Amino acid sequence: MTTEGTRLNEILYPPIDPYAAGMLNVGDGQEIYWEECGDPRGKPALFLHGGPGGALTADYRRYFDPSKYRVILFDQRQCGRSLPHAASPGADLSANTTWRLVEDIEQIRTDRGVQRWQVFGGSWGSALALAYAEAYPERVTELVLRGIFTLRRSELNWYYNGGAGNLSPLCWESFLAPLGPGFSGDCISAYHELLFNPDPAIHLPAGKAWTTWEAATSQLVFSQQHVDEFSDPSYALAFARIENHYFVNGGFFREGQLIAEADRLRDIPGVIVQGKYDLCCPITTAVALHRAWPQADYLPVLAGHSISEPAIAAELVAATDRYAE
Ligand code: STX
Repeated sequence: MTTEGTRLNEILYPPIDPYAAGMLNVGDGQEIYWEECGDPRGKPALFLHGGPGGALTADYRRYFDPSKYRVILFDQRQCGRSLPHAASPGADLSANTTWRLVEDIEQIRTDRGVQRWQVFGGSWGSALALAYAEAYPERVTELVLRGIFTLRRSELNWYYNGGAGNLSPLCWESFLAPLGPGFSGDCISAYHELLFNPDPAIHLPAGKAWTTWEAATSQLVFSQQHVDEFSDPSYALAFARIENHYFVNGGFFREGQLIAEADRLRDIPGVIVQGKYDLCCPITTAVALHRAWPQADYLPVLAGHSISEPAIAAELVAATDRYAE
């Protein structure tokens, strides 16, 4: 194991298996994979993964004390074990929107018999957590957020149209490669054509290049192992297609919506854990969110973007431990 991996292992709770799991039919022909772990009589918490399209990993269960929490995790529409999968031939993403995910969360909550829960999410998971909490503030006991992402045009342009490329020029060249030599224009819409092209010789390399850009730039210290973890062609294609679909649609938000409506969070305690050198979701968004939601604790740390960076993981676990009491 790498040094970082050893440190992470010491910060997180031990690996556990779910005590219950299943598929929930949420309508629109969508089946959502969910799982529960920890103590079935513990404090309810909902884990929201990133992307959108990022799917669950087993380590996501380890950010909560399993003797105190009842943790519910799910694969969002069309990724991970949820069906139909976005990498399948002829995939149709038209029923995949932020507001349908918010309603999926409500369906999972009622199906599992939960009244109120802690909502935990980073990156896209922070955007979805904010969208959910602003829609259903009375359902949320606390928000534990990291690497704040609100899908404003400035954030998308920074990461997918060249800003961040200045800080990681070789990775950026690899991201641009599928667009052809001398490309200039909007990378998000150009990638849309490639990712949804029916020819696997076009959509597979595009999916891999898109997803590699994210995995390669999400940690302060580049890690080939981290890149390899996200390189499965079907995973990478689903991740890229779902993200791209959300980004061409502005996240299904009015521009600036999540921060503009943050006054709805005024009665919800929470933390904003933010890597100071987050390339993917620059700290300026976390600062803007904190101004709009001053009740939260703002916790900048020496790290990049990833949930698995030790400085970030340590603050997240400290927060869930604090809220467990
Ligand atoms: N996407 C940010 C996000 O949620 C803009 C994310 N970035 N990388 C990931 O998720 C993986 C770790 C799942 C690759």
